[in-house]
Amino acid sequence: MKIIEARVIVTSPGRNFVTLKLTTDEGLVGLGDATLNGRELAVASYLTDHVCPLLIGRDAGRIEDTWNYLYKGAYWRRGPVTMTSIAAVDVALWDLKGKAAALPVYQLLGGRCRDAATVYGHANGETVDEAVEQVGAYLRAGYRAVRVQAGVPGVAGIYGVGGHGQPYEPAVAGLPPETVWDTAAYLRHIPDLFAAVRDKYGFDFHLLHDVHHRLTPIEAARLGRDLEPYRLFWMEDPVPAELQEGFRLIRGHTTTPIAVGEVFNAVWDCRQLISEQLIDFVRTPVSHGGGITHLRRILGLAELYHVRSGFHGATDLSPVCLAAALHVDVSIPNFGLQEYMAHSAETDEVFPHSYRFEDGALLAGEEPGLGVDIDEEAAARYPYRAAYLPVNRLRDGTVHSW
Ligand code: CS2
Ligand code: MG
Repeated sequence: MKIIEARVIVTSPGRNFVTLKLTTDEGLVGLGDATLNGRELAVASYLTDHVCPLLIGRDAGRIEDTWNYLYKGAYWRRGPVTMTSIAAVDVALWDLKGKAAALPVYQLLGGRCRDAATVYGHANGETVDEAVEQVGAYLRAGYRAVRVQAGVPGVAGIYGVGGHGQPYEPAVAGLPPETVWDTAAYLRHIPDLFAAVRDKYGFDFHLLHDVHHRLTPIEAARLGRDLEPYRLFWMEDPVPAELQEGFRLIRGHTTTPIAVGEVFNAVWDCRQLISEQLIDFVRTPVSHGGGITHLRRILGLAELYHVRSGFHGATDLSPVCLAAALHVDVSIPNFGLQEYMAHSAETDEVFPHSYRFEDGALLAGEEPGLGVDIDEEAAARYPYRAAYLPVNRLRDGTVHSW
């Protein structure tokens, strides 16, 4: 099964997506998500100019060999652009292998450990009341896990709040918007948010919160301790994670579980976090973590240390990534939870797929491969437009993690 065509498709149905499409001499098509929010064209060029020419004529069945060919053969290793590019190739090859074997990819990964992947939705609101209302809407829709983000009085444009319950899409057309951050105001306000949610709905469902890298370890320790009465399923990205040993300080102060890793792209980014049990869930998505091949290595290491999966699943990861994630979700023993932000109708039009939401979970498709396609005519109707993630600053103007 030889690769005869390798093309990159950039489309923007409401937000930018980059997709790698491989075609074999037997007419099979494999897809990989190559979207890196705010840096899309860097990956499109890495693939188009440096990877696709190398794939033509290669045996599509040699997934592990191709992974190492692209990882070690580049000499310059790791990083989000390289690993997103390798991930796109890897996922497309797994898609092809499933189609060639007439099996859904999860069957190639060892079969099911569970029928479906429990998901969490995103409740948000400018105010606590608005956010609490949104949580109720997700519970009524059948979700058993809900992430909650809310505005903080005096802090405009905070991460994760879409404005009056709208889904939150962080990438903005044009130059990066700038937002202001106030750690003290945030730390004062967030425990009240979760007290209000638990007061209204009780404890019979999972609650999550995304700190989004914005605290120091001792501030994260304080927040984790303040949230303990509300029994969070996880506190996400409490601090920037370059300093992996920095999590020892958080771990020493609080039992609130920690989820990290959506900005990681290789096992080396989390090896210490996992082997020292400094985290409870690893979030690295299929599309940024080197694909299915590398992600299974990360989850295999994680299993040894009681760490479970909690894959990133925001709307800037395309349905191709979500479809691939679900095949991994249902086939690993240490599954934790899958993030699920439903894509827009335009996005679903460009990427028809068979996964579906049912009773608080997503079910992967049963057809051969990943169960997702790209409608290139529809994709052509949505041209690329430059968009950036916000830049965050403290009140004194210091650039801060967003
Ligand atoms: C967030 C993301 O979903 C999450 O947990 O951290 O919304 C993140 O901000 C975006 O994916 C960035 O592109
Ligand atoms: Mg996050």
